[in-house]
Amino acid sequence: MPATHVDLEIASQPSTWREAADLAPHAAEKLPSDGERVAVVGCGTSWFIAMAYAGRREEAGRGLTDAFAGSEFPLSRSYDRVVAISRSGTTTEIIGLLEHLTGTPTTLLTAVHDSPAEKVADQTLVLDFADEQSVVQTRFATSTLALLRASLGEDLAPVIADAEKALAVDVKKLAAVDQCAFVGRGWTVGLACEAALKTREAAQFWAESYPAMDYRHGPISIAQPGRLVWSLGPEPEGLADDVAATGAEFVRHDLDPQAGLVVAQRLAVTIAKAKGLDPDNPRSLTRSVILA
Ligand code: F1P
Repeated sequence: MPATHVDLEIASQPSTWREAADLAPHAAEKLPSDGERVAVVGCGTSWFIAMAYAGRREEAGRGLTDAFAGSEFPLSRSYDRVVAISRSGTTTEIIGLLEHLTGTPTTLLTAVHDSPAEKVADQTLVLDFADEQSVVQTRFATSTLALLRASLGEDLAPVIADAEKALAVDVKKLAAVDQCAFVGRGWTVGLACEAALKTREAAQFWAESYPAMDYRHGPISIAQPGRLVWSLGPEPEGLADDVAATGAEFVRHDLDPQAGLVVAQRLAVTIAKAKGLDPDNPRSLTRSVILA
């Protein structure tokens, strides 16, 4: 199968992450400042990126940060700022929430100018250079995370170098399995959720995701030969051995976890193509979900 949009979008991530990191100093006023109590919201992929950023910001000691699916924001709580992530800026739950949050400063991170969500957000940051033609999100999501990590003062250069390495990892052998559980800890739980969503969306592949410490509280019963347990980030002590004892393969790449997600994106596309599916256009999915 020739290169699809998502192939090209995955391959462009080192360059869009660089552009996103360069944007950080100019975006500071619109993004959370230290100590602010922040909620980050999104749907689907955008929610999982919200989770990753929330974990990263709290781990960096920059302030309380919660993440919610757009539909599940607890309206009884008060935050100093709400950050909404939506590639399209047309997702129903995000527009509804931004409309509702009149007393709370809101910032929208999006790929598109002049969207309906922008009209109801206080501040907007447009990462138009990372927009995508594939329905399946890859580089918008990861570039948004690159911007947010850079805004926490992180140096993205080693992460970008790891993304280049991730593009060269051989995923053919991994694609021969019939199931995968992605696991992570702290901020990488969101990345594990996103890796699993990617393989489900693009390839109709059976993938699950868990906090790595929770994997042995039940999900391990699924592990057997021909299946993977894939850790985004360092795994808890003993997990690799416990997985090996089931006959499943334990996988971890020696990369920044955000670059590890790039390997999972490539796995999703590889499995989709092997099944004769179009990874740009998953069944039952559209670029954004607009509900009646
Ligand atoms: C959110 C989303 C994506 C999903 C698909 C449909 O869109 O649910 O996560 O992969 O593209 O839309 P958005 O709010 O980020 O535009």
